[in-house]
Amino acid sequence: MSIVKSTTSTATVGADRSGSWMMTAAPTRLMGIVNVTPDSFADNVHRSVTDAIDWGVELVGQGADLIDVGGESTRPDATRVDPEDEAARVLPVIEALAGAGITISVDTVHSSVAAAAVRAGAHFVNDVSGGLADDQMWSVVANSSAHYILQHWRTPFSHRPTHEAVVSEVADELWERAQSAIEAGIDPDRLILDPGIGFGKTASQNWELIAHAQVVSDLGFPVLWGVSRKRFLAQAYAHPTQPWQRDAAGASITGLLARQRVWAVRAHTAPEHKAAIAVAELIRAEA
Ligand code: PMM
Repeated sequence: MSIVKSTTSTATVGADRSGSWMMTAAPTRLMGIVNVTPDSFADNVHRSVTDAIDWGVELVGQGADLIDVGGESTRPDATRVDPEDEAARVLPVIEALAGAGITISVDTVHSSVAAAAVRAGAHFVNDVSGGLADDQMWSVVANSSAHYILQHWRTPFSHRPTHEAVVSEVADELWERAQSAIEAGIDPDRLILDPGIGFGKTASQNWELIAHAQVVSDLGFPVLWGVSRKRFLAQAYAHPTQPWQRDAAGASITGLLARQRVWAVRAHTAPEHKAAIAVAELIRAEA
């Protein structure tokens, strides 16, 4: 059985989910991405269930601390997926990886998929709509033992940018959504925030949010950042790039965020991001 270790202790991750996982004064964790979709923007592959399980195990072997399993792409031109089809994609992968002792997050906006995923062993519900897509999501999470990743996306499933003062707007809206989620019964100790890089934001607004990452951390909740392979990273290259050619740029942002010890980063590959986190920790140790 494969056992994932916490970055700060030798305790089995998942055994004490509210303890080791939610500690913020710890090195940044790496959430590895396993998309069981035909149309993810970032890796251009259609993973079968078996491929997805193998890839999850490989990411953990390369240092990922937890695995985010998704069955619906959020790319601008993606086709929306029926919750039953989405569940059929993700549940066997979650069962297998959680059964192997790997800490699992389910990337879904659907409450029915979240509920089934938690029953199948998922420890985190990662909702890119922050509860806006499904009005049952918060009660499902509140009535489960799962942690909830509340991502900012002002206009779920529309990628048209609507922000003017992006940093203050994202911080204010995340704070309001967090308070509403808590009022709906979600334990504040199980809440993680995510500024939603690339979700209804322009490239310069994404850079601006990263430049002011501390404003999001100052909300007082653990924060997850997902920059991996996103389109705005193309600006870091002098030549056109495919998403899978942007890992150096993504990992350099991981290093900057890890220097501030954000709670976690979400990435498609592990080695570059683990090295970036290690570099940040080596510098911290001497600071
Ligand atoms: N980005 C994507 C999907 N899910 N979840 C969170 N919490 N944060 C993100 O930034 C995020 C996410 C889009 O990327 P993908 O299609 O490569 O998974």
